[in-house]
Amino acid sequence: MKIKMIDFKIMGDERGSLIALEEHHNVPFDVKRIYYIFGTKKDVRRGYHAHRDLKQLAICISGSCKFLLDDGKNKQHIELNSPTHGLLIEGLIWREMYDFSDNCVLMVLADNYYTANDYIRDYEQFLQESLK
Ligand code: T46
Repeated sequence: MKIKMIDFKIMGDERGSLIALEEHHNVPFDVKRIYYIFGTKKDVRRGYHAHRDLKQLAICISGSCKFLLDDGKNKQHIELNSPTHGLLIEGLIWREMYDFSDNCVLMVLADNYYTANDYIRDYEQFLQESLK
């Protein structure tokens, strides 16, 4: 499955901590878009789609949430609970996000602009395309 955890270097001192994200250094793509998900309701589940051609790096900069990742053959559950690491998702991977904590802020960097056509929102369609 085309996913990877990336650990970020923490620049910290007695005042607190700082992490810098830089394209082609610790973010392995051109960053065209950044969005963040917050204020999620308890028991909400989001996602339910795959992308045809998009690289994304998801970082839980506050609180925690879980990802279900599915490449059509294998499924994996990953918890994001620290601003010090990010989940890189590439390729055709179905994703669902769940178990958002009250204070969760999930920030996502993407290598392209928002395009509705890049989404596969039907699971059967996803399975067909993932088998090609
Ligand atoms: C993903 C997971 C991790 C935009 O207009 N621009 C944007 O850049 C995005 C991301 C969304 N939207 C619109 C489309 C919908 O009307 O915002 C609304 C909510 O988006 P969506 O239902 O796709 O949100 P999630 O949480 O299900 O999925 C999002 C991303 O869309 C997706 O790329 O991988 O987070």
